[in-house]
This record gives sequence, C-alpha cells and structure tokens, in this order.
Amino acid sequence: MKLTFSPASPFARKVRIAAIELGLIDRIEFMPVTVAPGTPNEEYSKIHPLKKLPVLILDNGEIVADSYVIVEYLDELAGGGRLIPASGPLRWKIKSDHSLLQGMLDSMLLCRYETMVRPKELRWKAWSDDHWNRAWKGMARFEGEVDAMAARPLDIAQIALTCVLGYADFRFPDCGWRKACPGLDAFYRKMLERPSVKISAPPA
Ligand SMILES: N[C@@H](CCC(=O)N[C@@H](CS)C(=O)NCC(=O)O)C(=O)O
Repeated sequence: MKLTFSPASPFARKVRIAAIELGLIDRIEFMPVTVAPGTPNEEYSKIHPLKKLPVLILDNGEIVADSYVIVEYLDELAGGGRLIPASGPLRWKIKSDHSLLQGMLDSMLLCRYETMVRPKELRWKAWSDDHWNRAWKGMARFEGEVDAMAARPLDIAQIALTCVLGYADFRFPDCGWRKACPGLDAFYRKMLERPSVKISAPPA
C-alpha cells in the first residue's frame, strides 16, 4: 500500500500514528505530495479529484480517501475494534469526538490558508477569526473532557486530539493554547512519550 503524505499534514499524521500503533507501518510506502491551494497538480488530481491528502492507494489500485476512512480501513486490517470500537455507546462517543476534532483541524487549516497563504489584499479577517474561534471553542470543549479521554485505551479521538495540538504548535505557536488549556498540554506531553507520536511530529 502507498500513502500520499506530507510531513506538515495533521491528517496524514493521524494515519501515520494509527499505522504505527496498529503494527502496519511496514506495509505502507510513503509517497510525498504537495497540495498547495491555488496551485493545480494535475498528476495528483488523477488520484484524488479533490486534490486532498492523505490517500491510501491499495495494491489493486483502488484508493481509500479521507484520514478517518483510512484509519478505519487499517483498523479492520489489524483485526477490527482496535482504535474505533466496533459497537456500543463508546463507538458513537469516539466517532462524534473525532468529527469535532476533524472540524477543528479543518478550521485551523482554513485559518492558515487565509492568514498565511492567501495574498494579503484578498484576506477576510472576520472569516478567519470566526474559524479560529471555532477551533478555540473546540479546545475549551476538549479541555473539559481530556481526563476522561486519557483514561481510555488509545483510540482515534485521542490520536486526532494529538494531531490538533501538534498542528496548533506547528502553525500557531503563539496562540497560547498550552496556557489556556493545561489539561490538553499535559495530555500532549504524555502522548509525545509514544514513539508513534514523537516520530510523526511536524518539522520544526
Ligand atoms: N477530510 C480530509 C481532509 C484532508 C485535507 O484537508 N488535507 C489537506 C492537507 S493537510 C489538503 O489536502 N489540503 C489541500 C487543499 O485543500 O487544497 C481528511 O481527513 O483526510
């Protein structure tokens, strides 16, 4: 299998952490791809028409798109129910938490594109502030839940939270999340003790 990948992508990091934790990393070849907004990449659009990464390319040429779906695929390959419970209330809690975290990442990524990539004269501050506010409210929500989360065996919501926090450090180092959310700070430090989390941290 091949994974389209960028070391800066929090979505690709989620898949990488999951693959390591599931013992499948040696079966995946990393394929570096650049998907800058505003820049066509015709070659990559043939793999993913929406030009998003990561994508898992199976040995038969089929693709599995979207980081959540890729982790679900890998989880099944590893026997099932490892990072996403197969049934029961916790399944829905974890899937729902993951959706919120995914939305936080989407908002943070849009903020990055709007405030750092988009030409200055075209920027819309109220829009990027609104997206930042969404991510920040998400932080506050998970600050209140992180102790209960951390008490569970590793799951995809914890991995996604790790990727949100690592992305905040990477792209918004002065936003002050560690001070505002000491519980999340402690959680991220603990997660960094895992080789999967440490090795996948975005470049300094
Ligand atoms: N829902 C997708 C989101 C993937 C995503 O937005 N990836 C970013 C890279 S971090 C991307 O491809 N951005 C390029 C673009 O949107 O133009 C997933 O979870 O895989």
